[in-house]
Amino acid sequence: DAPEDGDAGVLTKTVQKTARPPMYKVLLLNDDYTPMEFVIYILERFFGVSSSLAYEIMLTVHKKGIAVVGVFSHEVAETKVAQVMDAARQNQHPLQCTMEKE
Ligand code: TYC
Repeated sequence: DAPEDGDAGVLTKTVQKTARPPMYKVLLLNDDYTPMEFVIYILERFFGVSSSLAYEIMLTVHKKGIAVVGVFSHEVAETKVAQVMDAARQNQHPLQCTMEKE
């Protein structure tokens, strides 16, 4: 509207923002019983990391109690957690793996 119409002449503009899906951290927890070798195997098998990186992540969890293994979409994170928990149960280890919104 023209200024003499008496309104403030406010303009609004919409800006298209790119929608990004929420991402989820997959966390591995320490315990006193799961063998270090098994944790390394899990990291290599389900997270595709090298044996040296798997060893580093395992040691971080062992020393700090918890570590982020990776960040994934909700569906992929759920699958990773289920794979780890299934393998741990099948091998009767108390290893715990959880996910958390980033
Ligand atoms: N703390 C275990 C041990 O001393 C090793 C371990 C590491 C267990 C990481 C779980 O997520 C884990 N055998």
